[in-house]
Amino acid sequence: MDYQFKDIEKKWQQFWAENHTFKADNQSDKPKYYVLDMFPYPSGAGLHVGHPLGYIASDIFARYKRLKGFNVLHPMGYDSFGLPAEQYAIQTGQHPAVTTAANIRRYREQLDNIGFSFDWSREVRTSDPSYYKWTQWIFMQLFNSWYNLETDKAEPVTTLIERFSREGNATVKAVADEDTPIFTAGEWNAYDEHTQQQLLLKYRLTYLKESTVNWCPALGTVLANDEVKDGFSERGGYPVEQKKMMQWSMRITAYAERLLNGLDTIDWPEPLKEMQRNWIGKSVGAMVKFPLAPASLVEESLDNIDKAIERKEQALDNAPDRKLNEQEADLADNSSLSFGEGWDEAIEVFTTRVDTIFGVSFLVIAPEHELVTQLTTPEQKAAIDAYIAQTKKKSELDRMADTKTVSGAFTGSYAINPLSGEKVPVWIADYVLAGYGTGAVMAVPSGDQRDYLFAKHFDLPVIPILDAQKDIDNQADATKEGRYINSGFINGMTYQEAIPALIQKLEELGAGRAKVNYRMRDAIFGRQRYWGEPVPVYFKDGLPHLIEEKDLPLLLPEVDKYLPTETGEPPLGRAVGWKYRPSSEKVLSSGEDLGEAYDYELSTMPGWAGSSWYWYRYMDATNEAAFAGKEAIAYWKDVDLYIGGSEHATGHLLYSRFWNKFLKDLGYVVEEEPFKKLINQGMIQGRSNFVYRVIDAEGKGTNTFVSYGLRSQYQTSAIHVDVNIVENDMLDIEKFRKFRSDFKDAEFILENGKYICGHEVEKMSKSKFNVVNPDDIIERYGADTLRMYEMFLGPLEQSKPWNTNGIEGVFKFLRKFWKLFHDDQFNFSVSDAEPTKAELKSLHKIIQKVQDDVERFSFNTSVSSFMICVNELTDLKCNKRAILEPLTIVLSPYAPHITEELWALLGHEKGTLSYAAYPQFNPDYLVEDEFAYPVSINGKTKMNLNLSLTIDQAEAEKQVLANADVQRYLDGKTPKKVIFVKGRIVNIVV
Ligand code: ANZ
Repeated sequence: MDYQFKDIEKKWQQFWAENHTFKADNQSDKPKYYVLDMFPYPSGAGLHVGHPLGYIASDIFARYKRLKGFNVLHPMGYDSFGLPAEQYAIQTGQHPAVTTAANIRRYREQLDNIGFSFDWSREVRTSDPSYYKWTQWIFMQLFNSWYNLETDKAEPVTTLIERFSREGNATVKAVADEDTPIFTAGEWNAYDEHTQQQLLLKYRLTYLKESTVNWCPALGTVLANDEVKDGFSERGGYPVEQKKMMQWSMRITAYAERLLNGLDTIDWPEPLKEMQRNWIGKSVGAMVKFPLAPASLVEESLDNIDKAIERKEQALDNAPDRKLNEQEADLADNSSLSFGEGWDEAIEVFTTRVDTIFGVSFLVIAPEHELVTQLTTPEQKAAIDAYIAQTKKKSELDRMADTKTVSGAFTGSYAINPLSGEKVPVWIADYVLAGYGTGAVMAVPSGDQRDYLFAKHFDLPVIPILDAQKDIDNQADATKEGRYINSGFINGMTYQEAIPALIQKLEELGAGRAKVNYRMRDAIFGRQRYWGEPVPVYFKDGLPHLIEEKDLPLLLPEVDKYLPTETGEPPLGRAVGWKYRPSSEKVLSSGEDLGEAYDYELSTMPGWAGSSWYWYRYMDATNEAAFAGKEAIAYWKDVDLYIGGSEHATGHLLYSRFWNKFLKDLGYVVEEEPFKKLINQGMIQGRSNFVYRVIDAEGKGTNTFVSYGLRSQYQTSAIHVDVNIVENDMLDIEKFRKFRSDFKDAEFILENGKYICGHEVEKMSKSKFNVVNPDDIIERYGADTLRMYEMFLGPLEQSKPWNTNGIEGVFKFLRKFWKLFHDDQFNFSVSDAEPTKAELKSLHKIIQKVQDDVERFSFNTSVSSFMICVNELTDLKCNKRAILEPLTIVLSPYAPHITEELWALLGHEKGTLSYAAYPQFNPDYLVEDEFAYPVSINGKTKMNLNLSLTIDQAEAEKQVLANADVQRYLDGKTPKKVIFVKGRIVNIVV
């Protein structure tokens, strides 16, 4: 029989499903291997050929590992909460659960068609209550935990309460809100429950906090920083503005250092690690206080200080060794500012260059800084107000991106440089961000480009501070080289000497300290939308409380509309009678007393909640007592290979690492890092086709279309045409007339009787009519061809355009492979004869090559090697079982259906080859036994001659001289000598 891929593929897909061929065991003597794909969001559009690229690669790897004797876990599921289903629900009124289920069915069909070896018994759906029960449970663990900096891990809040009641909080080293007050054990014990709970919220790893958020009015929700691109929502492209709001947050910053260090232990692409490092953004620097005072006091004190400094300097200049008298000493002390009365307020700045502190010529605070109102003098009020209004229009990203425009306003107030004692003006400007560091900077025009531009613009002093900095107007010259000048007691020191000296001095004065700062913020954990996990929290007296664990899952309630309420509450505010009563407050008598019940939290969890732990659920997907059983976790441990898109670099992949570390701290999981090796697959771009509409003299589009090669002779406009009615850039004219109703009478100007379309590589998208559905390719060529072809397109990590030009070649290859097992009448015919050396060589080359390629994740290079191998065997007319059987196994990860069928035809009737053993590579078969000797005459190379590598001088001489070509070169001359160097050369001396 000819190669009937349709029947074969259906047959084996059914076989695998019925026999649960790929069901992995949670106990095995085999070593484990966990291959994970980033699970899809099941969108309404279905899969296009770009989506399965990573899945095919991971499937090849999973199948290969099974052949290599591993117990492989290769699961699949759906990240099924999310905005698109909800947007659709708003438009159509259909419940998102209904559309989600329909989309999942369609995804499953498409996935099944491709022949993946997924263990479907472990499927997860994040929107399923049996799944989100555990997402809610993890949230509860986070709420019940704090981060202990002494043990460097999360611990139960009970241990914190215990310490507070014993020793207060001054001695507790914890990650907590900045504004946490200090209290003693006595005070703690005297606080009422409400106050205690309020204080605990400052420590919990998930907590409620007022914060500035990215609010997207059109989507009705808050977005994470990585969901906002250039001031617009990533999904939908709607404008995003800054707004203050009470929000659930996750204290991911507690894990900043561990998230950073862990990167050195995992095998991920370097650019991806670098993105995470930048996101975390560790800066080593210092916090410095610049004291403030009421204007009057500033003036007065400044006078004093100026005098004091002068006096002290004079005194010291005059006689460096002389002891100061009492009055002088007093003044001198004053000059080193021990923040006396009236001086306790200060602007605190974060700086990575505390060494530049003597170059500070002004301070800049963010327009949102809490001291702005207090610092603004009446004369400056109008200017400050106008500037603040102007800033509100800019997003944080705009503010960071704009490094050229200089703008700002003077508050009218001054602060004091704690080391120089100088008075410096305080400005506001939008280049300082409220959310980073302290929202205030000490500006050093001689060290920092932005500060320099600002100083030039507003005519503020530029103080040079390093002797090595030659050109102060050129900020590229800003340096840590050389020695300090104009810098008080650090004059003459180097950077390395100055830093510790300054920190020590600041500490002595109580004016500063060393500080490590992270750019990363705590992660907002909530959105004001319907289609997400309810947060298992109710409110009592304004404070959040967890519901009881036995009440999980907290089910998503029904609502009449998926829109905010009239009062601006999230959609869950519409749920009728949706309230909570803890069991302790329930009236147990039969007459159910509704009494008092508490409001639930109305926001739902963000998109990243369900995806931050899903790989554990696959380990034990139906466990009802835990998110995954201890034994299952102890066996599978972590993901060995994770394949997915790089767009998740700072979202999903950072949050997952965070939750993993947290679960590890509590002893629920065993590995510090969840994904040992990670590969980002490239994007498959679309290859769009265009037709060229002729434009008439008035500039109007006609109904005539000109072929690509002739288009320059006309005025035309290019129109996207559906790639499915174009083949090899040739338009199917009849189909085109049906493509759009206004094209039904279209006329064509042809070249060589054909209409040729233009083409361009673009993102694959419906609007560009360049989406290729894998189902169509499978219908035409089969899944095995699709799988091999997607790999053949190029290296997995690279982006590349979809283009079907080479697909015929792959299809022909599979037919040729099939033909090796069949005679000319297509009868199955395989011989048991001994293989020849050439056949064995061809086989062992491919055994080794595929093994090397797959282990290096170089899937594309194997495909061409398979082609070479099958061509060689075809030329050798090889139909020997001893060759074809191992070859079938080697090919099976790539083309699982055809190989299963041939495996059965080879006589393995009952089984599947999924668990066969990958053939052993034997290097002996590759040893060359011949060598192409370069033959020279009198040192001039004339030709190459194949000789056996085992022959000696005498035999070599005989064979060389017997060769007709050699004789022709010798032209009747008698050789004096034949020099033979084994494996190298033959030289004939005449
Ligand atoms: C003085 C100075 C002198 C600075 C100098 C730099 C160079 P990274 O490395 O990103 O942490 N800065 C601090 N808080 C800021 C904020 N909220 N908005 C804008 N800029 C802020 O950057 C730390 C440096 O960025 C700090 O060190 C501060 O300027 C500025 F020659 O202080 B620097």
